[in-house]
Amino acid sequence: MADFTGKHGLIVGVANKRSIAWAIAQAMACRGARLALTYQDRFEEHVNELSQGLGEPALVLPCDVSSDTDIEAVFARIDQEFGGLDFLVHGVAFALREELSSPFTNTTREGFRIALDISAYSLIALTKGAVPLMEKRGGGSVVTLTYLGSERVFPNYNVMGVAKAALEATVRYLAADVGPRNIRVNAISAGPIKTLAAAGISGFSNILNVYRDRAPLRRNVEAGEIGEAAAFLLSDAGRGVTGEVLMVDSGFHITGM
Ligand code: NAD
Ligand code: IMJ
Repeated sequence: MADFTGKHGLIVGVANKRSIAWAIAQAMACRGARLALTYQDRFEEHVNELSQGLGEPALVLPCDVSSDTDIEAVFARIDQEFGGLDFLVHGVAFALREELSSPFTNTTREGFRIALDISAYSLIALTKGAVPLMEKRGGGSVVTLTYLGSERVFPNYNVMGVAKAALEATVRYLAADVGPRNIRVNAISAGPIKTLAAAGISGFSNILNVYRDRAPLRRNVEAGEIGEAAAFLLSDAGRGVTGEVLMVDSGFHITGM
């Protein structure tokens, strides 16, 4: 197991105990990392509670990723408290609910803007904030979360598929930009997991069943498996990997029929 003792990380995207970002936070904390967690306003209590359950409570800070001032304040606090940063986890996605149920042709200009701002641009803004702090440590590693809906059409994924395609391209352009500073940027493409972002999506149970029946491993993935894959990419074991999308989906994506 990789040792992150003395390492500091920022994890963005914890809402509750089911969040994939929380599984990553647990994987990193149990390997010895000291964490900062950010929350979107409505999840303040939940995230504070979860933080108390970590070996060493995290630095818990508010951050709406659509706000440049919020993002600036987060990195200022991290600089004060940690004096640098070794890794960043981005586990944020959002589209207006109606965009995930209407025909794709009805995607609105505002719905498109919001989905791409929150789900893709935010990785650029956060990475920009992290870079100077990672340079102080001689390098760093960034991981974001994506979904196969970026390349294949899934019912109702709609503008989120477009946002994930933008996110994956963003991973490659960021990796090329910050690679010379020994900072790596990768994505994990997770299979479907019942989280808040999946709650109320009509037909989600059916999607879980289709994956379970067709994936080579004949089962769905668990958040803990995403946590461990992230720990690999964030660790020294992943030092040769950047600009990559690592599929952690029981092999579903290789199937033809
Ligand atoms: P989740 O609902 O627990 O996490 C989504 C997070 O995004 C929440 O913490 C929410 O607070 C945050 N968020 C949304 N808008 C924000 C804003 N304006 N500012 C700050 N934070 C904001 O669900 P999850 O499934 O853990 O999602 C995490 C990531 O994993 C997302 O990028 C999602 O697309 C991706 N993913 C999920 C699945 C799945 O099936 N659950 C599969 C593949 C990829
Ligand atoms: C979401 C919608 C439709 C199909 C879907 C999903 N499939 C999967 C998801 C097949 C796996 C979950 N996912 C990968 C996401 O990225 C979800 C993002 C999301 C979810 C919501 C629900 C609540 C809301 N806005 C959202 N924005 C983004 O109001």
